[in-house]
Order: sequence, then structure tokens, then C-alpha cells
Amino acid sequence: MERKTITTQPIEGQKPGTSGLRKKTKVFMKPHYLENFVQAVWQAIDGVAGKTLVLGGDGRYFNDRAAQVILRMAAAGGARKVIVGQDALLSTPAASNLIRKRGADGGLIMSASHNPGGIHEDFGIKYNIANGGPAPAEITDKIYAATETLTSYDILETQDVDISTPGSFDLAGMEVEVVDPVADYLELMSQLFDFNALRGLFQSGFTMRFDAMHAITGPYATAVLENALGAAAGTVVNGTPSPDFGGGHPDPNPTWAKTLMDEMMGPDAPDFGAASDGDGDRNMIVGRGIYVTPSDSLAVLAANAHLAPGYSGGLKGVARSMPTSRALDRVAEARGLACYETPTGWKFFGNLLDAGRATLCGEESAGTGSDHVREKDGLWAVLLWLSVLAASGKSVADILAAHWAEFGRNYYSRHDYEAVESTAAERLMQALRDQLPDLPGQTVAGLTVALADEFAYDDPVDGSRAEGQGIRVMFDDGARVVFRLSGTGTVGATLRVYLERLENDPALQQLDAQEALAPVIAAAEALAGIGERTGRVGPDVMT
Ligand code: VG1
Ligand code: CO
Repeated sequence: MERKTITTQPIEGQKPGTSGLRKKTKVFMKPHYLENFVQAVWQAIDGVAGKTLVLGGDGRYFNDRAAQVILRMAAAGGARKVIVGQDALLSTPAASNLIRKRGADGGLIMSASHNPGGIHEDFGIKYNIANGGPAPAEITDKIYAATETLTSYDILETQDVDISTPGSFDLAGMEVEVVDPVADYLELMSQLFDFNALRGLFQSGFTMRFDAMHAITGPYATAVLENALGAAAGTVVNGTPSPDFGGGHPDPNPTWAKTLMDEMMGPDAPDFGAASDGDGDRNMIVGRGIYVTPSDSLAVLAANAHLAPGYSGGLKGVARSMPTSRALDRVAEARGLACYETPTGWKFFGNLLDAGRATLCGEESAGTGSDHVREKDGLWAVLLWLSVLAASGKSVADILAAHWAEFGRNYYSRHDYEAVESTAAERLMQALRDQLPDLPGQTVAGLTVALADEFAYDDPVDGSRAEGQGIRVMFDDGARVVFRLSGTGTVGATLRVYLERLENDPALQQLDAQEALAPVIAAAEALAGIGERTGRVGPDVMT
């Protein structure tokens, strides 16, 4: 085994986005592409020498190859140890848990999350820090800067190592520990939730469908729901991870999880439905005949988390990303909880969780989590919902109706325009930015603007500031529209339009969300001229 220093040159565009670096798989497979980025990570953390890292991914195409490269580079860099999931698999929340539990210095997660996988689709890589959470901007900026000046990387010349069975071995002085990807995560869940009560729920005839979307959550959901909790065999569908996610799009929303949606809206629907994304950190919740928006799900969980043992002492506070609906704020207000509003992306919750200011966090993009790890956690959210259902004995529809009657309903939807031509998208955002000073007081499609700004966040823990985090327009009746460009796409630009309107009258809380939001949708179009500027007649995805 020989340690080699390979000469390279900076590669353009290796700038981490909302959640790591995501590119077409074929781009990642180009000579030096992955290696340059990994070396830049080592540089950003002042070298990998002596460090212990966690490594795993969601099993998408190139996951296995990338893992071998990273192991060889960690060994060449003098790392003390790498804890790797068997076959290089780990869900994102399981990786976060392992980093924390083992006191590792950080970890590398190989995933492009909800983006499709396969040789013609996307691959990604993300660095997490010692608290188990995504690296903050301070570190991702350093990584990017390093990619721009890099001239060489170190790598071991050796055969592939066998990581198909748990156990430890030596790789040129570095220990490689291969672990069962599910075991530690299962143990953590059993500490947070009352498994006996959940077993009782399934014994009482409660039925469920969990769509793992051919992604990493399959083995976790099968182990937890079917094996530990006794849900019927077949509860978990599409449970075997495949490198291209069965040719599907592992994004748990009504568009991409349509089969599950159809089943839940059909005559023989189970009591409860759920799905998760490529790397297992997102969740979609559906009741029989009713879809739960992620924003509502977060609010319901905040109002009821005390029903699970892990949260019986109450919540320290809650947090949501800015575009997430303000349903959570209403719960926080009623319960006297601090409520934080952060930019999009889980990395912004890390400080709040570490400082004990928030226990529960969430995003409208189907991410919910708590201080048990430093990532959002799809299966955890499902178990918390099951705990609420078991303790209350109510259906999902009844829980939602009661929640809206108590707190009001924040009608909510996100409209995505995908792969829009980048310049057109930038121009649209700039035109909105230019209008901001003049908007307050104006009437747009019948709604009067109360406030309009571009969101900036001052972190209350470390004082760091994040600017340019989305344009928001609030109307005087409490409605709101937010515009942002995605930071996870790999083709052109994705415009996200977040729409929200509050309805306090229980008689008007059962409308179709798109109908209820029609005035806000019209105002968004009037403000941004989406059709004209993008050439699109409608959104590609509505959540
Ligand atoms: C999207 C979501 C954001 C989420 C991020 C990573 O980012 O909107 O809420 O944190 O994906 O999630 P963007 O920049 O495309 O809007 V995952 O599960 O894809 O790591
Ligand atoms: Co994800």
C-alpha cells in the first residue's frame, strides 16, 4: 500500500448549497472531482490527521465507489478511524446519531437526498460536524475556498476494502470499523418512544403503509415498524434500497409519492400512511383520506410531543424555517414556548438545538426533527405521529380538525417551477427585490401588502448573519407569499413559491388548499409575473 500525492487543479463550481455539494453523478465521476472536494474538506477542518469520522450514504449509484475513495483518502491523510455503515450505507439521521454517540470529529454523508439517483441523475456529498449536524457556512465557505486553490490530494494506492460485514480492520494505520447501519438508530428510537404502547396500537388492528421509495429508509422502517413494533408484514413497501431508487424520484410529496397518495385516498385505505426520501431525513404524513402538510405536521407534533416519553418533560422551544407556515407559531404562542424563524436548511437549527433553546424543529419541505440528533429525521417523525395516534385514539383527520379548531388553520402550499432557465429565474428575483421598497400599502390582486422584505437571519447563539434568504410579502389579512431559489437543484434554477393564508373560522377550515389559497396564488403571479418570465403555465410540483 503506497501513499500517493496526486497533482490536480481546482475544479469550478464545487460550492456546497443548502445541503452539501450536489451534481450530476457523471460530474462526480469525472477524474479528480470527488477527490478534490474531499481534500478540500480535509483542508477546511485543518487536516484529517488523528481524526475519527463517520461515513455512509443512501446507497445511490456511485455510493460504493465514492466510499472506497474516501476511505483511501482518510487513511492517506492520517485519520485515526473511520466508522462506516455496512456496505457504505447510513441514513442521514443514523449518521448524525453515530457521530454524536461515538464522539466522532465529524462525518461524510454521500447523498443527494431527495434528488433522483442513478448514473444519469444526481450524486452528492455533505460534511457534518462533531455535533452531528450539517457544517455551518463558516466551514462550507472554507471548503469552497479550498476547492479554488487546491493543487494536490493524498490517496492510498490499494485494492478495495471489504466493508460488507461488521467488524474492524486496519487500513495503512487507520482503523476501519464497519457497523450495522440500523442497530444504534433502533436503540435511540426505543429510548424516545414507548415501544410497548406502539406495539399495542398495531395489535389493536391499526393499519399502516410506509413507502420507503426504494431508498435508504427501507431497512430502518422494516426493522422498527415490522420487526420491533409488530406492524403487519407488507406495511413497508419499496423497502429495498436501489441505486436509482427504482427509477423514481425519492421525494416524499403528493406528486412523487402518488401511489401512496392514491391508496390513502382510496376506499381501502389503511389508517395511516407515510413516506420518506432518498437519505431518510424527510417524511410525508397522510391520514385515511387526508394529506397533512409538513407545516401542519410540525405544529401538531409540537402541540402533542409530550405524549411520547422522550418529550414528556415538555419542549424547551421550537423553530421553523422562514418559508414554513406559521401554524407552529400559533402553538408556541398558546403554550408559551419560544419560537425561532431561521433560513432554509437544517444547518441553521444546530446552534439552537445545541444551546438548548429549541427541542423541535421543522421545515415545510417535509423535514421534522428534534434534539435527539442534529438532522431532520423521517422515521422519527412517523414514530412521534404514531405515539400521538396511540395516546389519543383519534384518527389523523380528527386530530387535524381539532388542531385547526383550537389554533386556526394555516392553509399552505408550495409551488415549484423546476429547471427554469437560470438567468430568467435570477431576473424574476431581482425584479421582486427592486419592488420591495414600494410594496407596503399597495394592493396586489385584491390583497393589501403590509410588509415586504428580503429575509436575513441573525443567529442568536453565535451572532452570525445570513442574508438573501428569500423574499417575503405579507398581506394585511395575515396571508403571505415567499419566493426563493432552491439551493439543491442540479439543472438550471428551481423557483419555489410558498403560499399561506390563515383561516380561523372552523366552518371554513375544510376547503381544498389550492382553492383556499387562490387569492394568494393570484397575488404571487401579479407580483412576480411567473408565467411571463419563466414561460411556464403552472408549477411542476405542488406540495
Ligand atoms: C430543500 C428544502 C430545504 C431542505 C433542503 C435539504 O432546499 O427546501 O428545506 O433543508 O432541501 O433537504 P432548497 O434549497 O432546494 O429549497 V434534503 O432532505 O434534500 O437534504
Ligand atoms: Co433528505
